[in-house]
Formats: sequence, structure tokens, C-alpha cells
Amino acid sequence: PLAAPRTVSIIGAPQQFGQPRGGVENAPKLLRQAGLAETVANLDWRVNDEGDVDMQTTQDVAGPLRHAAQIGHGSRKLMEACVKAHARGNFVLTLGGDHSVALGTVSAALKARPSTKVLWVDAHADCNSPSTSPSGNAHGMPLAFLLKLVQSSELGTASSAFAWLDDVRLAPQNLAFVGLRDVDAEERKILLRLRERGAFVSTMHDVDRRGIGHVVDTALDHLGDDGPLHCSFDVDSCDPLIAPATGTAVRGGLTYREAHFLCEALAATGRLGSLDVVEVNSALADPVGAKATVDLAAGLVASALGAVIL
Ligand code: 4U7
Ligand code: MN
Ligand code: MN
Ligand code: MN
Repeated sequence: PLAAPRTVSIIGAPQQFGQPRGGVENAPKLLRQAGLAETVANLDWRVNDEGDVDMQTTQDVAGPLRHAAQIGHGSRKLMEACVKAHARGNFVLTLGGDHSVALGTVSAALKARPSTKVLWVDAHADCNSPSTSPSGNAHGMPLAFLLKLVQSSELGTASSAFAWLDDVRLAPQNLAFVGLRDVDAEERKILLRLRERGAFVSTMHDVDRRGIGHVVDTALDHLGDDGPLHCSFDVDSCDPLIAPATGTAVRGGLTYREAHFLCEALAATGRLGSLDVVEVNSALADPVGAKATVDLAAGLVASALGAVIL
């Protein structure tokens, strides 16, 4: 196993152009205000808050991927910040922002450590291409880019904003899904093909039938016993009863304990090298629900960093 890194780099990624709802860009600030750095520092980690990546660019182009230039250029900046943190041997904790930030974080993990395996925890599969997406929103597309399912012709003039991704490729056998329950018709076909090509694809049905322990153990077994793990945690994987403040809430999600169990199991592997927490949008719930969602996200980070591994 990987020697546990001793410093956590916290990187804010206040990206909002991957989806239409304002407020998701405030999550890094709210998570910091909730005492995330202090919580982590109390767990035997040093904390290096790298601040926020400036994800704004002036350019934008029209096309089937909304705000393609913003997403492409912003994600590249995030990737560079994450690569620097990986190069120092740090645990890389990225606070989204919408889930398009995984373009930057996963590509950085793969560039820094090519044997990285990815656990995608989400109600959604996020593997639409611009041509299959019902919405045009980039937060539903990061895996399509990372898995090389996007043709450059789909991007038209925006393709240059994604050229930095050309040498990044996530192999399907190095990807596992947990939490799925809202999959588009085209995505369903993509998921079946990804499963044929070696991805571990599980849904909430599997959590119901086998229990979270079985599902997480099987997912981690599937990802093998070598190489660092990256977890991209979309807070909409959790049930809206515990995480109401998110842009695309879907009923029937992970319970409080199921979500914490998953994060604890990741910590227990000793191989978790990077983590994204995305899609917290405090503008989309009442103040009580917003605080509950922010606190949940901060608590899940603590669990993923070993809070309850004794
Ligand atoms: B998230 C959707 F059509 N599939 O592509 C799409 F249902 O990062 C939703 O998981 C994507 O929150 C949700 O727009 C993206 C839609
Ligand atoms: Mn997502
Ligand atoms: Mn989602
Ligand atoms: Mn969402």
C-alpha cells in the first residue's frame, strides 16, 4: 500500500459553469467556514490550504457543451494546481464547484500517478458526451472525457480548450461506480458497454440487495490491490433527506451511515490519495438544509481521512 501522505492540500474549485444553478461556486468558502481545515488538522494531518483556483476565463463559445471554453480552460488550471500538490506527495482534497471539476482532479491524479483507480460516488453516471447529453451541462460529462468517449468533432471550435486532456485516459477497468439511480437512456447503453470493458457498475439496487459493506468491498476488490485511489464524491449520491442542498437531487440515495461507511472504508485501504467533494449548493435549500449538507460534506471528508479508523 501507499505510504499515507502527511499533508492535505485543500484546493477550492468554485466552478459553476458546468450546470445552470448559481450557488455551487460558494461551497469551498462554506466548507472552510464550517471548520474543515481544523477538523482535518485534528486528525494527525498537516493542512495546506492552497486557496481557490480562479476558474473564470473571459472566453466562451457556443455549442452543444455549454460554456465549453470556461470548462476547458478552468479545468486545466485546476489540473495544474492538483498536479503540483500531488508532486509534493500531498493528499489532494478538492472542494467543488460542480462535478465538471473532476476533469481537472482526475486528470491530475492520472498524470501524477498513472496507476490511479477511480471510485465515482454519485446518483448519476456523468458519462454523457456533448452529443448524448440531454442538457448540454458539463457536470454530466466528465467521465466521457476521461474515458475518451468524446470525439473532438463533437466540440467543434471549443476542442482546443480541451487539448490538454489528449494524453489523459482512464481505463474502464480502473473505474467503479457506487450510488447510481438516475441514468439517462443513452447513458444506460454507455454503462453497459463500460461494464463489458471492465468497469464496476453498481446501483442503489445493489446497495439495497447486498448492503453497503458488500458493494463497497466488491468495488474496492475490483479496483485491485495496488496504486492510489481517487474518490470523486458527488453529494447528490446521498439521500436528499440528509443532503438537500444540491442541484440535481434524486430520492433514494445513500443514508448518513452508508455514505460515512464508504468514506471510512476508503480511509481503511490506506491508498486514498485524492478526494473531490462536489455539487454542494447552499442556495437550493432552506438554511437548516444548507447547513446540514455542508456539515455532512465536511464530516465525510473527515471519515475519508481516517477519523474513525482505529
Ligand atoms: B452530476 C443529467 F440529464 N444526466 O447529463 C445530465 F439528468 O454531476 C444530469 O452528477 C447530470 O450532478 C448530473 O445533464 C450531473 C440529466
Ligand atoms: Mn456528478
Ligand atoms: Mn450527481
Ligand atoms: Mn448534481
